[in-house]
Amino acid sequence: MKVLGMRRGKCSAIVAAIISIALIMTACDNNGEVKPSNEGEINRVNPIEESNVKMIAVNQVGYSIKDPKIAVFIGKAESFYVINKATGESMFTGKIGGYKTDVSSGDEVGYGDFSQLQQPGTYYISVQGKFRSSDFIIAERPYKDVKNAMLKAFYYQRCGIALEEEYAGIWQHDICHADDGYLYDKQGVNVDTTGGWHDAGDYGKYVVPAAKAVADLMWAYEICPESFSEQINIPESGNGVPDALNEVRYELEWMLKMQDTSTGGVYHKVATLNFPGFIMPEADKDKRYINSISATATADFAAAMAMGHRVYKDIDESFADVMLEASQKAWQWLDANPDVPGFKNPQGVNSGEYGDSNDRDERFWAAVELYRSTGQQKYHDYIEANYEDASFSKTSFGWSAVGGYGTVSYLTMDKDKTNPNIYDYLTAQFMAEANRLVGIWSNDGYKVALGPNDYYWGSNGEVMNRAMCLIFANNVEPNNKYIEAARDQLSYILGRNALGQCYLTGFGAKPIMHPHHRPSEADGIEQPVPGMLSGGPNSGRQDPTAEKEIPAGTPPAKCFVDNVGSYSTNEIAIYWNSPAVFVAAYFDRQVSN
Ligand code: G3I
Ligand code: 9MR
Ligand code: ZN
Repeated sequence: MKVLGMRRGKCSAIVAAIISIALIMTACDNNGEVKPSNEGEINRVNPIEESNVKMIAVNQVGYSIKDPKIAVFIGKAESFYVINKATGESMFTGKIGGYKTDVSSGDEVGYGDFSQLQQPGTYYISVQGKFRSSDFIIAERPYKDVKNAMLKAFYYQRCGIALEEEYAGIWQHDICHADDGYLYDKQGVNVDTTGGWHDAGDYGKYVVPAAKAVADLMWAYEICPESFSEQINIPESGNGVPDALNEVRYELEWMLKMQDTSTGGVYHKVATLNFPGFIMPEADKDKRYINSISATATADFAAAMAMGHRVYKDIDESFADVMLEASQKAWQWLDANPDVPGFKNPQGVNSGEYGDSNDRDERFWAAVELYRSTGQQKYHDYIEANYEDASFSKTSFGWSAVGGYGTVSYLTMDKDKTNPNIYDYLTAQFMAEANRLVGIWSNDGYKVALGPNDYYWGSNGEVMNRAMCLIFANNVEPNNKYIEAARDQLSYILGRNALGQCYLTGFGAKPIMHPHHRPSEADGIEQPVPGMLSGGPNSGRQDPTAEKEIPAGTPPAKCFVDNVGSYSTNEIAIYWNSPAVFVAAYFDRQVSN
């Protein structure tokens, strides 16, 4: 492989000039089709090589200077060129190889490695001047803006306040849901549950997904605090607290309002009876009901609050103590209610449900966080009695399967506080899962850690959950394969996938433009709220738009449509953005040596 444009030899300069001239004469639209800047035959850089390349998939945001840089070529070709966008100069050329059929998309994919190119700049990849990729950058910190935008997206989800133009720019709106909410089973009794974040594309607020979202963001801060030094221009910016923790606190303070102070139990949700139309939040005037206390909400709450105590105790001790007390009160409810049926929307309630018939994982997570924050033996007794419970995963990070949060907290606390048998058991479970994910990743054509059966509702969130798992695994048993695999998950959501889709609003040559997100649709502004991760391909095609727009038999990795109507493939959610912030923050701070 030759790194052209870098050598000073006379010969290569001539070759580079020929290639550059051929390419400069072409213009390109975002579909990768390269058209001559004037009418006539498409210019070919190297007419002797035939190609039937249909797409060149790249990380449409970019690559860090010293990181591996791989492009995926769909369709056969022999060579590729990395072109400096500013000069048209070919800076690198290489061979395309390793062709195979990708099971989840049906594509025939090959790979081009341009890792040797370490010169910062804006580039695109070309194959014989016939096809080119989206632009991308090579830079020291290519993911800084993405990370900050995905974190700022939580501000845009805030409920119970006006989003002022000073902070929200064109996506400002008036105050919404200022009188949340009314106890459903005690009609008319108002309990102040204002604040917090809207859950997703709807305006409901649900404790179970909220707990996952705050946990991911607090973990991100704990694992790489140096990634959160920039301010993101929210009302609290400049108060001496990292904005990530300012933003998380807005949700934690709402969650505290969801606890029934008399029993310690935690209400499951506050939302309208039915999903509203596509209206602005301030226009959503239907009554918002608080639905019943649930074990999963109470246990997730207990875990998040105990974790919050750990994270905030050196920042605001009194707030931290309020959270720990609330967590212990929630545990008392759990103790008094060992067998509770999973939450179901009651008759007449059709908004989000977050039902989950197994609350053992939530209780396990709560016990670990409470033990870690208090050292009290009763919590460890619960862990000891339940860590081998095969009814729940000890490695997953989904909203309905939170056992991984308990495991990573146990494995990263002061080891002297742990029981060696439990520690070793959880380590074995966690590393087995990480190695399973590495196996999926290494076999997948687009290097995503999803098997063909894993493309379900929120698959992009699951991709980020699995990247989190791999990053945690590297902390437990360091091995660069975990980091390589985790980094490729970020490249997947940023465009290196079977659809050449950057699954984020506001980023990439092919960004998400029509998310199932009420404010982005109702505000009359073309650009959706930026920094939101779309749920992604869902082979279940579980909404009328998906059924209509995605033909039956479409390969799983292509079951996606950027259409506002497709809530099962193209909604956004706080707990899909939260693992994405974790991953982007890790690779923003992770300057590879
Ligand atoms: O986990 C199974 C998987 O094992 C199986 O292979 C696959 C087959 O399709 O199904 C998977 O379960 C899916 C589950 O999401 C995965 O988390 C279910 O089919 C699917 O129905 C379920 O959808 C949930 C959806 O609400 C409908 O209940 C999503 O998880 C959940 O994120 C979504 O949450 C909504 C809120 O209710 C309202 N606010 C928006 C939010 C996001 O769309
Ligand atoms: O907008 C709702 C979205 O947040 C949910 O995830 C989804 C599934 O629960 O439901 C969406 O609301 C739709 C409702 O289910 C059916 N009528 C059309 C609504 C808007 O798409
Ligand atoms: Zn609101």
